[in-house]
Amino acid sequence: MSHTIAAYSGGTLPAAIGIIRVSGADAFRLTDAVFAAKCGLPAAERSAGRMYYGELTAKDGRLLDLCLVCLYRAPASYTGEDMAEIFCHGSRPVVSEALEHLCAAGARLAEAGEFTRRAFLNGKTDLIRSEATADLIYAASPLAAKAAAAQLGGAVSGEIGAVSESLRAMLAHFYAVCDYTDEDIDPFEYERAAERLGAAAERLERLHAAFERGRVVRDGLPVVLLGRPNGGKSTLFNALVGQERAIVTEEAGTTRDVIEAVISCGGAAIRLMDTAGLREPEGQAEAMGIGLTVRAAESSAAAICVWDAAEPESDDDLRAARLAGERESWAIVINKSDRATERQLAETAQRARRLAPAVFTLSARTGQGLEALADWLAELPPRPDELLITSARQAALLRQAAESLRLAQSSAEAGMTADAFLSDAERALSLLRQATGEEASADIAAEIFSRFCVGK
Ligand SMILES: Nc1nc2c(ncn2[C@@H]2O[C@H](COP(=O)(O)OP(=O)(O)OP(=O)(O)O)[C@@H](O)[C@H]2O)c(=O)[nH]1
Ligand SMILES: [Mg+2]
Repeated sequence: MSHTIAAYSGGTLPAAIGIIRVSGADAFRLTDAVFAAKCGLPAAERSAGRMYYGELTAKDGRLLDLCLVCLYRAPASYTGEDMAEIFCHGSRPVVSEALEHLCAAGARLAEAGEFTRRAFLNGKTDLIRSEATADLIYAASPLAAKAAAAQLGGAVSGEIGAVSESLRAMLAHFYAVCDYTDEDIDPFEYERAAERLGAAAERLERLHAAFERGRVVRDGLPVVLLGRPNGGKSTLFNALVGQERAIVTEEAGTTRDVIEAVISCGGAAIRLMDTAGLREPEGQAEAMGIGLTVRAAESSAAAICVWDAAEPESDDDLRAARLAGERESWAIVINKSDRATERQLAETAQRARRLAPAVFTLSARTGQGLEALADWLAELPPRPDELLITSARQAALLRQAAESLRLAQSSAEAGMTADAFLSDAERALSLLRQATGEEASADIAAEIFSRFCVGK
């Protein structure tokens, strides 16, 4: 029999309220060991889904906290097992002593994702919705949360289920025709089968095509800051992130590594990258830093090229603009507007406009003019309204399933024997079962759940 597990499931401690979860066949007995409800009823006699007030105690019987406990009876719980949730004060010692007491009474500390893994093993969720749970927890923007919630709600599972169902119906029909030749069953038409296979492949291809967009929605659109040393890239980065993440100094060549932060712009996530300034490098570290800058630029969807309003454009500024100009979207930012004259600003902006599709004049230090750049950034990410998938595992399986179906379709169209195309259709079905987890190996499930946080 599997162990009863316990873990802290709340946010960073200390917090106003901390949540400890317990799940397993012994959950009620273990809860009784650490918590006495004021009403006097033991857990087994209390109503499920209702909060009970009472005393939480430490291993030595000392009062730890006055708190609330809610019970869930199997199978009507998150994991499908008996469960308890203890809502105590979010104090480090209270939480750790309560967990210690639970373990002394026989619980084991849960591994990362173990509650959700149990939910999956007990048929409460599939792998696609489990992966969406992790996406929702880690969502960096409202749009990413929306896509994850749609997956969690079963939208992707439903689409895959519908394709599987149509394939199963087709296969069942074929076998029925073969097995019961005397019965009054509609004949199996190859042409219709080919059409059905093609339609199923198309639905999977559409889901797969949304993978890249799904990734961008979840991880943020990559946007790189480029420019000569000292132009103010790191200052601008910090201003956009709203935190002193990158070091800023008066020395040219401060930033060496690529520094990343995900920011939410107009509801979408942007993965902003600060980079080493572009110039003839002085020394090995700077040369390596510039190598990283070029690579970051090449992997970005958009670029912001930072110029210094107080300095005339140099070859390095033009090189940065060229590199930025290779991206799908890009802009020149004329920074340090607080240090330049109106005339300087107007002339630089005029020259920048000849090169770039968008030009912004601002001061990263004072924040003046920053809003227009933030508005531009907010418009960059796609706002897809179709179903999105974000897992590379799902994407690979869907692509392979679609390929099998296309093979089956062309065999059916070419009038080949049924076994030829039905085995491809069966393979597609099996791949879809792997995607939802009906047929996934224990290793894959373990890998997926290990990416969760403890307590989920
Ligand atoms: N007056 C003024 N100074 C700024 C502004 N932005 C940045 N600076 C200053 O310019 C200097 C260089 O800024 P950084 O942000 O480190 O420049 P960088 O482009 O990241 O430089 P490297 O990392 O060396 O490539 C610092 O002294 C900043 O305080 C601005 O808008 N106005
Ligand atoms: Mg810098």
